[in-house]
Amino acid sequence: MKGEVENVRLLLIGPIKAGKSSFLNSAACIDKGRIAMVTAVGGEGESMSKKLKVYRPQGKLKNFRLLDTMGIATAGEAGISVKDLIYVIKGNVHPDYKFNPASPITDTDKSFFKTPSKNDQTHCVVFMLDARVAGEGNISTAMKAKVASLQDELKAFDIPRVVLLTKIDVLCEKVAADICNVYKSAKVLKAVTFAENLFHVPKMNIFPVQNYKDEMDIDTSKNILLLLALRQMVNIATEFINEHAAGSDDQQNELPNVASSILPFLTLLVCKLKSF
Ligand SMILES: Nc1nc2c(ncn2[C@@H]2O[C@H](COP(=O)(O)OP(=O)(O)O)[C@@H](O)[C@H]2O)c(=O)[nH]1
Ligand SMILES: [Mg+2]
Repeated sequence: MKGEVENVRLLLIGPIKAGKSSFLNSAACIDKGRIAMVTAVGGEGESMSKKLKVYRPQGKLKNFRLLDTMGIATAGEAGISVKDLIYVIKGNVHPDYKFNPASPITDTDKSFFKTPSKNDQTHCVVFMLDARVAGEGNISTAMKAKVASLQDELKAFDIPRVVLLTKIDVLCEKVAADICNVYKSAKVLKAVTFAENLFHVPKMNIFPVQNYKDEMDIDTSKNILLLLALRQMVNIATEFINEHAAGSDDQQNELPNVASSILPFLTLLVCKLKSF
């Protein structure tokens, strides 16, 4: 089919150590049904992930791609620039390209696609933030300015946006004791409200999650929160693709039932969810 998009592409953006790489690994844990690591996490100081990492789930989850970028940082040299992020969103950047915050990619670089296909473009931008950082006085003016400048650019593309608040286990002791307390936690609610104001994203698109870190086995309750976030990202990205296809001469995209690749999981887990 002309103009068909094969996979939904979800781009993870956020400060260094927000948990972007851990989220990729968490999706891999769900996909494989066991503890898995597809990208390196942690690292001191500078962002570990200088290249664009594209994760392609092959197991229980399918038909979407997660893109892990270098972290945004306001300390000049250390983070990816807004300019680079926009090129990534438009699909201009080859996955092997190594970001250099001191000088953004240009159209003369050999890793620059001048005419990206619809399959190279981003369909949903996922802002990731450590839930402990989501509070008054914790975000520098420079970081706020960077987020605002990125938001302005994103509005021009009309791309759907989602916020993930990570490390809710470290934020709240009640959640650490039992993740099922997530929706009873005043600290989590406060972080969600803060994120709503910072990113101008409605609450229904803000998801508190706990990533896999050093667990020995997969955990159904953890998976529920991660899957709720993934489901919404995939749904709104699919809507975005279809709206854009509808606006052009192309036929409406018949995505390979992306959302339904996640839905059976949620249905299976619904009993657990009811105990929240
Ligand atoms: N306790 C806890 N630690 C997390 C969570 N997500 C990430 N981390 C830890 O935070 C650190 C930075 O995570 P990483 O995924 O490398 O962040 P990135 O720089 O955004 O890719 C690592 O030590 C992770 O193990 C979470 O939900 N809970
Ligand atoms: Mg990383």
